[in-house]
Amino acid sequence: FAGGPVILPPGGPLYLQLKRWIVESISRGLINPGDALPSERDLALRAEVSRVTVRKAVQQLVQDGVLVQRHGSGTFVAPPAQRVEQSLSQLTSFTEDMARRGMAVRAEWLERGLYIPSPEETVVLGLGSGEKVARINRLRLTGDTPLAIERASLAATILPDPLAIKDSLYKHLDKTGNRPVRAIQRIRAANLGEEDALRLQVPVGSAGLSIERTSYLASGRVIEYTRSIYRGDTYDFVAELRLGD
Ligand code: 16G
Repeated sequence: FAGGPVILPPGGPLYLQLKRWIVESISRGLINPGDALPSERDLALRAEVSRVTVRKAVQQLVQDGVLVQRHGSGTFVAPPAQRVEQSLSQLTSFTEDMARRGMAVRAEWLERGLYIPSPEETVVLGLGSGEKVARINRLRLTGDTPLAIERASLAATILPDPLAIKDSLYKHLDKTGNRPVRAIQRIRAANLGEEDALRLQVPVGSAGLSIERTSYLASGRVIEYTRSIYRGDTYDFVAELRLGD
């Protein structure tokens, strides 16, 4: 990383090429968390680009959380994100999980309202003909750190006023006597596309976990169908395993 010419990976505008070169250098271990980035002038000379290009690439990587800028002392590779350990054996909500850890939660709403359901929502939620779906789609954060994107779908008969959800969906379901008691959760690896990566403030193509949760009432009725993307650099999902008979 230190010294020598910077060979930019081809394709797209120069600042994006430089961004990619920096991200690849980090993932190949050529520069480590906590290390200082070469100066703007040095990078511009070595990559044969303008200082404006270097500044743009660096600023975006700071926004993405890949680099951190410390006033007066320069730009550094960000320390790895603190990991969150999430048990897979309890049916809890995001708000409850974070409260238990003493972490403050926040949401940015991506979509919240009643919609005509997709065929998938109709089947999974067992919607009647003409029945609408309530969608609660949000970016879930603790402080300024985005952790996950969650897209929850419920029957409109269960949640006729999605705007009533101010913070916790499960708290609201609890109050209306619809708190799920059982869920099936499926976790898959997913590489983050541009839109999701931008929202989660990680480089495009980073590892994510795609999680699908279908939750049930005691009666067996499906109450919630949620598709989420969790940050792979932040979450450990942990299950206790026991010797079977
Ligand atoms: C969890 C659930 C999600 C549920 C949400 C409710 C996963 C993967 N997802 O994040 O299905 O909708 O909790 O949280 O665990 P809330 O009560 O804080 O709105």
